[in-house]
Amino acid sequence: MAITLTARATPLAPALLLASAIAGCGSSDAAVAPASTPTDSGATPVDAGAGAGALIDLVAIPAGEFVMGDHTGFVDPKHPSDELPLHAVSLRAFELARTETTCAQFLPFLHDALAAGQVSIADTRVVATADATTYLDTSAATAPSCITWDGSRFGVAPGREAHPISAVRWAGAAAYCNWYGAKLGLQPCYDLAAATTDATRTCVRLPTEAEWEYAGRGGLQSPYGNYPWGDATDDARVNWVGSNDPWEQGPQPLTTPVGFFDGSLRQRADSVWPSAMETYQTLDGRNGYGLYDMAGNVWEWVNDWYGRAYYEVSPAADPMGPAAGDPMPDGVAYHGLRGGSYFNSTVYRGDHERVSNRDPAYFRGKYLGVDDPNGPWFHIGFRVALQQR
Ligand SMILES: [Ca+2]
Ligand SMILES: [Ca+2]
Repeated sequence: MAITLTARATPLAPALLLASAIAGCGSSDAAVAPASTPTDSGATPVDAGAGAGALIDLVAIPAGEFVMGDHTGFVDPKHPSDELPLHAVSLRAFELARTETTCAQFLPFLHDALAAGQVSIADTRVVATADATTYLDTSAATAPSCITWDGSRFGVAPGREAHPISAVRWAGAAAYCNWYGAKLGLQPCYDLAAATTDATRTCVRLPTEAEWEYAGRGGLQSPYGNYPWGDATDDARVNWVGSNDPWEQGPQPLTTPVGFFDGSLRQRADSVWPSAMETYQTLDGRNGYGLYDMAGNVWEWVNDWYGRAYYEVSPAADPMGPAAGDPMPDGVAYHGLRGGSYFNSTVYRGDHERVSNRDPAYFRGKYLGVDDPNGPWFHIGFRVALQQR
C-alpha cells in the first residue's frame, strides 16, 4: 500500500513571500510563509528546516501516455534532431514541485549539510567534503549567486529569498533531493558518491527528462503545444527575453520570484524590484497542471544524462535516460537541462523555452562569454519530484 506523503503548502504568493522576507531585514532564516497552513489533502505540511519558507508545494501529475519530442518540425541549430524521433512514452504517476526550488528553500539544506560536515567551502564554492564535487557557487565565486558565505555561515542575498536557486550543479541538486526526502522520512534516491539513482523506491529526486516534458505539457496533447500553455508567445507570460519584467533592469541574475507570472497585476510596493515601474501586469504562465515557470526563469536539471540519440532507443515505459551521457567537446558527459531561462526567447538563442527542447549542460564560460551558446551556471536551477513506489 502506498504510504501517504504530503508536503503541500498553500500556493505561493511570491510578492507576499518576498515582502515578508524583506520585512525580516535580511535575516535569511526568517520564515517567508505562515508556519502552518492548511493543505489540499488535510495532511500536515513538513517543515523542511528553516520555517515554512522551505515548504515545497508538490503537484500530483497523473499517470498517462504521451508522444515525446518535437511535434512542430523545429530543427534546433545547436543540436539538431535530438528531439526526434517522436516516440510514445507511458509514465507512472508522480508529484512535481509547482515552482522551481527557491533560495529560501535551498538555504536550510546548506545549513544542515555544513553542520553535518557533508559540505565544505573550497575556492569560494560549496563542495562535497567527501570528494570535492562542486554543488554550488557562492556569491564570492559567481556574483549573481543568491547564496552568501561570511566565513562561517550561509545566507541568502537580501531580496532573493523567493527567487529560484541558481548556480547549482546537478550534484548539488541531487544532494538537496536526498536532504528533502530525509525531511519527509524517506530513503535517499541518490547514491551521491556513485552518482546513481535508485528510482525503485519512494524518494525525492529530480524529474526524469520524460517526466519533465510530460508535466511541462500540462496535458496538452490535442494538439501538442510548443510551450507549456500552448503556442502563444505573449511577452509577459514567462520570464524570458522580452518579458520586460521589473528585474530586467537590475543586476544578474535577471530571475523573477518563482510563480511571478500568474496573471495578476504585480505591485512594486509588494515586491521589491530594481525597475522604477510601479506595476507590472503579468499573464498567467501556469500550465494545465498548475506548474509555474516550466518555460523560462531558470533552466532546470533533469535526472537523465544527456544523450543526443536517446530517443532512438528509449524504452516506452518510464524511461530513465541513457546509462552514460554523450561526451561533450571537453570530453565530459553532462546531465540534461529543460525549459530555457531568462536569457532565452522565441527569437533569441534557439527557442530554448519550447517544451520539447533538450539541452546538454555544457558550458564554456561562467559569464556571458563570447561564443558561449548556453551561458553561465547562474541561470540554472531545478525543481524536485517525488514518486511513490
Ligand atoms: Ca525577463
Ligand atoms: Ca524554469
